[in-house]
Amino acid sequence: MNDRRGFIKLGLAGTAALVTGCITRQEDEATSGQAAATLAIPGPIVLSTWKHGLPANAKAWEVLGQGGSVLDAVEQGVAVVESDLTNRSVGLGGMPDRDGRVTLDACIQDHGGRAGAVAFVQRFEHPISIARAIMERTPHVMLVGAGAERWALENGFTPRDVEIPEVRKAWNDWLKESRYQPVANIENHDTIGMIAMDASGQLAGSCTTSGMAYKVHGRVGDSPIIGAGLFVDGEVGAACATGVGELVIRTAGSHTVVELMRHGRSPEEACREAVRRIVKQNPQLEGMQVGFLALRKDGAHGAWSVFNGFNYALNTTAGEQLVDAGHDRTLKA
Ligand code: SD4
Repeated sequence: MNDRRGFIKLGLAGTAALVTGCITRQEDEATSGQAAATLAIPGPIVLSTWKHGLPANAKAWEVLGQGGSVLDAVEQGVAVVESDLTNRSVGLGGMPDRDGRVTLDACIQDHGGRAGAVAFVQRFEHPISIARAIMERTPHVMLVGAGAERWALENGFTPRDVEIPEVRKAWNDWLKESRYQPVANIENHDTIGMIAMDASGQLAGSCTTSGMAYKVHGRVGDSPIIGAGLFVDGEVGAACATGVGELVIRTAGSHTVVELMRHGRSPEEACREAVRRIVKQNPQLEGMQVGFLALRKDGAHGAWSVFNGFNYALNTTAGEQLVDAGHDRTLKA
């Protein structure tokens, strides 16, 4: 069985060659670890989850092209998606919790392991920037809820009220049955995780989300948790996750992926093994998508997900692509 990897032809600043056409990914390539994505690529390289990773990567690439740091790139890259009020799982345009409130989670980590995170915050457009500020201006890694909001206010972040009629209507419709049921790749698929390496080999990562739609008020997913939604180790590589956060937290997903790479697995094999552990722990996985994305410090990269449908945006000096990840199970159409 073949998976198709969509290839997009795009010009990138400073790019010598444009890549065109389609490539086909053989299932057995993944099994033997010989998939094209496992080959080393010199930086810069930027990867991020899902299709909205394309504009995010474009921004990150621009930042790197202008001499910005890789930390600037992963912050400003995902901030583009946070500002997109048509996006229903990142930023203030995201789906609310069961109380009708949009609560946001984010984290960021650099090459040296410094990290910042914010969880369960409301009314701020850029949780990723709050996370970075926590990393840089406090001795802490994570602030949550009202305390995080107060800290953000005191540190120059301006709250913003957003009311989106379509989102309000969807929540009111949902209230009629109030049934919390994740659907793979449908309502919850827009979290953005970004991992990147600059030309000098410095790594960084970011992750930001409004979390699972209609979650319990106060619920925090994997996305702001270092080791779950994101993990960066400058000696090895970086990984991020998307999907049902509870499954990722229980397996320390992104940390698992990086540790597997440390012990010699290719990025794709590491993601596949992290998915295998989730599948083993949770035989009843209906609708429960999880996807991992990994970057090794030599630029090799890969991804794997429980179900088909997970893709990621990839920028290298050769161009920009949207790549379908390998997967364990196929959803019925
Ligand atoms: C969460 N991992 O809050 C996030 C949701 C997500 O794609 O990634 N959706 O559990």
